[in-house]
Amino acid sequence: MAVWFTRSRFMSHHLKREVGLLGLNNPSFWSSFTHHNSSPLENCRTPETVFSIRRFESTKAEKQLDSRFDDDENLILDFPGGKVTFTPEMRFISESPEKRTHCYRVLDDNGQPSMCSSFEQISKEVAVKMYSNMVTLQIMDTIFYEAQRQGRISFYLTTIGEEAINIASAAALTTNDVILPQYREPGILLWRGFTLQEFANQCFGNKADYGKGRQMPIHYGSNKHNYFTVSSPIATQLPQAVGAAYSLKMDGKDACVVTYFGDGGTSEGDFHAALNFAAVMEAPVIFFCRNNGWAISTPTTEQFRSDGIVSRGQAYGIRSIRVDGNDALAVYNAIQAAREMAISEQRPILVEALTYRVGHHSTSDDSTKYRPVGEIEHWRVARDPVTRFKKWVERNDWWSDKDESELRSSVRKQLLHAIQVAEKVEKPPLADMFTDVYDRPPSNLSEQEGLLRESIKRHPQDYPSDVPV
Ligand SMILES: Cc1ncc(C[n+]2csc(CCOP(=O)(O)OP(=O)(O)O)c2C)c(N)n1
Ligand SMILES: [Mg+2]
Repeated sequence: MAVWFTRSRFMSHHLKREVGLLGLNNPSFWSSFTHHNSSPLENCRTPETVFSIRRFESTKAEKQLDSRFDDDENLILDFPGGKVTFTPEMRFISESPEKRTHCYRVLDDNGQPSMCSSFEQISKEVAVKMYSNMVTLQIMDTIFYEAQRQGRISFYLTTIGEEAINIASAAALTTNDVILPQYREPGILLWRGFTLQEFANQCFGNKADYGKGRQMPIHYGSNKHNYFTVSSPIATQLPQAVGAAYSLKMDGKDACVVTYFGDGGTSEGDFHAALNFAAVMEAPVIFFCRNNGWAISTPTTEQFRSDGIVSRGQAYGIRSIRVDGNDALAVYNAIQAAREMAISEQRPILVEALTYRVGHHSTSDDSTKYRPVGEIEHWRVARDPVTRFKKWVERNDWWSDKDESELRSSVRKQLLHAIQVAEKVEKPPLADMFTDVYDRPPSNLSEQEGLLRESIKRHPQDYPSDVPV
């Protein structure tokens, strides 16, 4: 950014001189380049000038660093990236900090807020909705998982163990905040009002699925709820989230982007590109890393050598926090504060939530082949985020056994009904496989469609009978 800014200042002076020669050296001309008002020259802008006028000026962090130094030329190096002090001591920076970054927690394992914990109290209404959504997510996972085992859907992936991350972060945001998920965050959609029927329609890939049955189960998406469709290739959503956040910034929106990803996602180049891009462009985006210990069968010890993910933030110039991902109140408070900073200060924030993937990676995985059952059980029982939050809600006298059994039986009934309905809804027509990408289908795509139709005619027994051809 510093380099760009210095260079742009130079270019701006240069241009001013050139433009001055053309008789346009007049302050009102230049003010039109720094404000968004239209000017008489609006129609003359080249793509480059349009881009440059919408850039946002800021090198706040750098200015802060600079102010720490005095002007003794013998002690400081003033180079294009800022000022740095000299030292006679040859010292390499250690590869790891003396102490690992602490983890912010509000509730202990018994759902008791710690004495000196800093957190904002939430209302009964929000707390009960959070707890109910966490339970709904658990039941949804159980029933869809069973449906997959019965062969009724092709694939499924649970969020077991990560319910607090899903629901508490959703609760701390507004629906104007744009979500770019990985795949283990359906709870945000649930919180925003995506119905159990809509979840079922997607998993069954029927005509009512917004993706027209073209994606595997769990690839949810909703324009209405500002939730980008899940995309399988890991971490691709991260640079896209920065672009989306920069667009919110250009439009002066009172909203941010939140993008979720796993510990495994941080090994992708896209993670690093996104963090740097966001820091430099000062985009209002929250990077929410669910560090659940595993990327399918790869443990975090084989994924990175740093102190988790949180430590990467400072390297890129991004404010960061580590939070207990199984503590709904901590997640809620951290995300609320992160959102406030992202929007009011127009900056990215990195959040690392420590948690554990209690379920298998997906229905295509058996995690007992590569991790001890005792470890899974410890996290499933002793560290369950839903039970911990329930204890706190009960302590406040906001929840009873009766509420619990009514909720569980009602959600179960609604889900079974949603599955029955989704199963009966017609599948999308075959033609839908070839639409929505090109305005006019290219010849190779039309040829493929023709070949497929021919093959179905010749071998109908090899194709699903419930897809209208
Ligand atoms: C680019 C890319 N590489 C590999 C895969 C295969 N894959 C799917 S999920 C996954 C693990 C991701 O782990 P993590 O990001 O920690 O998320 P978690 O499943 O733990 O929530 C991998 C390697 C993929 N989908 N995309
Ligand atoms: Mg993981």
